[in-house]
Amino acid sequence: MGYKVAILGATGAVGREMLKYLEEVNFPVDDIKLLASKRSAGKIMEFKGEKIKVEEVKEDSFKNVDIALFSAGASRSKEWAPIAVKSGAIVIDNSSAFRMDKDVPLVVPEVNEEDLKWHKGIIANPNCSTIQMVVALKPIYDLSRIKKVIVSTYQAVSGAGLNAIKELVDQTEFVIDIYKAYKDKLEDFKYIPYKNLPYAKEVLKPKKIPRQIAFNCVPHIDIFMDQNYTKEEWKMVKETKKIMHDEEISVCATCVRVPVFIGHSESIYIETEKALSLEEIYKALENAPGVKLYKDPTTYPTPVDVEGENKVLIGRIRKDLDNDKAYTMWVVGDNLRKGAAQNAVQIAESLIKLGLI
Ligand code: NAP
Ligand code: 12T
Repeated sequence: MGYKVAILGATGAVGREMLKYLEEVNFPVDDIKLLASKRSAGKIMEFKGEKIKVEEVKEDSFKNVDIALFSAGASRSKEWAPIAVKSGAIVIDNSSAFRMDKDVPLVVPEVNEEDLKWHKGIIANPNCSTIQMVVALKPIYDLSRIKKVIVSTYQAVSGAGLNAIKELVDQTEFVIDIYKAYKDKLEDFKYIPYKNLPYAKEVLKPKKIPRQIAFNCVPHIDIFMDQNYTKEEWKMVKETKKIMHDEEISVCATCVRVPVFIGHSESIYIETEKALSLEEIYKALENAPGVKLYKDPTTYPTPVDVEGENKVLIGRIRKDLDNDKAYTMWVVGDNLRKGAAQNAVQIAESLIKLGLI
């Protein structure tokens, strides 16, 4: 016997990946419902070779649904999660709507699966950048408490949805067309005033990403909040404490969008209570669930390597040159898979395993 599954936001970047991942892991699906806004109602999507019509989400959409995977943004989650729970579904929510609620477990199965036991209908999937970071931190934390984390992210545009992918394509196409003309005169390559060309203002106008993203880096993800940190940075701070059950762990994050389609990268510096050897860290990470270790320091993962990969890839591990209790590493994850869709479906698999559904 399988489960009745609904995906809210099925037509989006994360929703599509959810559908793909459910199929890949042969999740026990009895019936699947694809929900989105009116805009996509009637669209046809495929699941296990079967054509399924997308429906507009309505009050009765969650009747008889066992598992509702939400990925349509925080305001839609706030609107529809209570309705889905009332209908008897367990909601696994990908948005930031409920992550910090006391009544809502925030779960990465490799780290804190047990928290699923106290759910009250809604379970939150952490932010993509937090997920891949805690998967890397947990095996080290189990060797010695981690006191401090300093992280800088290099985040793919797909994290901001399908329209952000289009934004990178459109801008890149525009800029590259101009640079192509200079291919054979590299001496003039340096300051090509493409920003003043006709259409530049229109094509390069920020939409989903707050500044030009083609051939650029933008240290601004989500909105600005307290103390000049962005909301994406605050998510990494607060979600890490909640998932790791350690309010004392100090996290300082700088989140940067880069012109990459899929795959978030993170440069992570950590300080532990006890001094650990590299060998101890390698061993812990080699045996850790959901991790692929690049032990040879000259091999290392990049976002291109992680597309479609289920594991978090870790390389460039070094000890700090001055502090015996400090280390840095490079962590890469597929933001649409482990960072979103895969983690959500893994939560559903854990619920089954723990007999909670
Ligand atoms: P996306 O590609 O822009 O897709 C948005 C999805 O939401 C589409 O399916 C869209 O349906 C649906 N939607 C929008 N407005 C709706 C409405 N009023 N009623 C019903 N459905 C509506 O975005 P995405 O990248 O997939 O992300 C979706 C959400 O997932 C984000 O807002 C974020 O909260 C969350 N997310 C979480 C993580 C994470 O870190 N875990 C990562 C990425 C995203 P239509 O086709 O009808 O427009
Ligand atoms: N703004 O789930 O823009 O809180 O990359 C995830 C990704 C919010 C979230 C992004 C975002 C979330 C982004």
